[in-house]
Amino acid sequence: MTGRILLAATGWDARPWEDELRRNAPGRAVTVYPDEFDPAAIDYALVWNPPAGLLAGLTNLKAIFALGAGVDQLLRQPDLPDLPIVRVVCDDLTQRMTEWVVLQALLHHRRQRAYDRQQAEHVWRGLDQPAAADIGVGVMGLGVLGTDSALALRRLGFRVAGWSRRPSTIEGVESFHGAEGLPAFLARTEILVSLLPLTPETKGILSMPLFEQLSRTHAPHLPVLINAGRGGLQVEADIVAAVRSGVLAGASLDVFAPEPLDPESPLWDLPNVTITPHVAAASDAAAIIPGIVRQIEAFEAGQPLVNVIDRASAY
Ligand code: NDP
Ligand code: OXD
Repeated sequence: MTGRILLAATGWDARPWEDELRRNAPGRAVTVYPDEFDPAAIDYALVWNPPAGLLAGLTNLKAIFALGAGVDQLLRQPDLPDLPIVRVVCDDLTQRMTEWVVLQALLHHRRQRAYDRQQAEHVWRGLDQPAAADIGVGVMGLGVLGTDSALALRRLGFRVAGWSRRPSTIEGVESFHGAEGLPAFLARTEILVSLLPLTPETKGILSMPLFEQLSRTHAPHLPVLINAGRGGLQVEADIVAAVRSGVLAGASLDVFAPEPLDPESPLWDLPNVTITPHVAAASDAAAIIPGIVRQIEAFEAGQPLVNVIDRASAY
């Protein structure tokens, strides 16, 4: 059996995804939404932000492949069929995220924004520089992405800890978990990295009461927030208030709710706040499609799908 694939990548240029599908699955029938198709003939849907109701109408669908790592938007779909949802786990995406997280951590640690301001004024002045070993970095979400970032930050010499839902064991990374582990995790953290999925449990977690629990050992230069998880994790007004009042020394934000970030948002103009437009780890068709096609082939040969999300946990 070689099932038919529907590709629906709303908001993205579908062309590279279609090209990669045709290259990796020659001979397999591929339909690109919104072209005409018979909904009953589709076996697999490869989606990013599919239009509401599209998936519910595919009566013979066998599995849904998200084209990104996060599935929160997909899980918000009305009438989402009760089928396996496979998300992206891919070295290319992980590497991209680790690059972004390390870049932002070093930007704050090495006080680059302050040097940029000095450069604009032609000022030659060294600023206090603690050693990485004196700085507690805390990674919220120790999944595929959080683990790789934590290991890279540890390699740079930071004191790295992670916080997850269940206990974790990563060599050299102190582990905290659950609501009961959060206060101790925050109390030793000065660079807070968020790589959590957006779920009913994590929505709005990055808020003033949490920022107030971060270590102030190196204030006013730290603590800082780095969020590349999802915009819905953060309370934007609390970040603005925290940076203005010095509860946070700065932030690096890649994700917002809604996106794009409102041009009128005060976040754009706050000192020591770095904004990137949801580009920390872009999904790359050439890196992702071969793995999806291999999964479909293995599934058709009777093997189980991998990287299937747990609908009950919402990630
Ligand atoms: P994973 O599913 O591999 O990891 C999720 C981690 O979050 C796990 O460690 C999990 O804990 C933890 N977690 C989930 N819920 C809670 C909770 N309530 N309390 C504490 N910890 C929790 O996801 P990935 O690492 O692959 O991706 C993380 C997120 O990154 C994605 O969901 C997506 O939103 C975002 N992302 C952003 C991109 C960007 O460009 N900005 C690109 C790609 C992804 P446990 O280990 O116990 O299960
Ligand atoms: C993802 C993303 O979830 O790009 O992969 O945000």
